[in-house]
Amino acid sequence: EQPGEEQKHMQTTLVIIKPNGVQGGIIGEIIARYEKARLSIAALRIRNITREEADGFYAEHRGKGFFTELVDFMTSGPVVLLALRGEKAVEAVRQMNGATNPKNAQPGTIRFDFAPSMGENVVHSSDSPESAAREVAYWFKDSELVNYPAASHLL
Ligand code: IDP
Ligand code: MG
Repeated sequence: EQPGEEQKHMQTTLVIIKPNGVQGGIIGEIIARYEKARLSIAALRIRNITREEADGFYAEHRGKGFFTELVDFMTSGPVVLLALRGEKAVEAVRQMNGATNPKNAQPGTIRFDFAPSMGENVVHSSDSPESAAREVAYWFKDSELVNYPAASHLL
């Protein structure tokens, strides 16, 4: 459990806007979708990640055929690291992002709308509360997470 999650079902999940999302100019479009879903931004940073960081982050996929391609892609340009907090945020964000392969993604999901391929599927999100805890802590210190009520009155 992350700081600020004393309320039941409050979760913090990790999103990465992948290099093609950044270079495609859709950082704002993607973040706007999460804000409209009443998720708050617990942490936010844009930077390049190293091969070592990508390797450790995707450790569960080491040895798979696509692993080198995945690390190459994730280090090909800047990414946005984003911790999102809200009611059942882990599943909510997975739903909004859509299926791993954009060919299987539902209309209205980020991957359906923007992803050109499975390898370059625009966004990452944590797949369980346990993964979310590991992944948020992988990129952010507790002291870097903020807590505020999600938007309602200006949207
Ligand atoms: P997820 O991102 O939807 O959780 P994972 O199975 O965890 O999907 O795979 C991590 C990432 O690795 C995917 O987002 C995708 O970019 C890439 N990937 C997964 N399977 C393949 C594949 O079969 N070919 C190419 N890339 C893949
Ligand atoms: Mg995954």
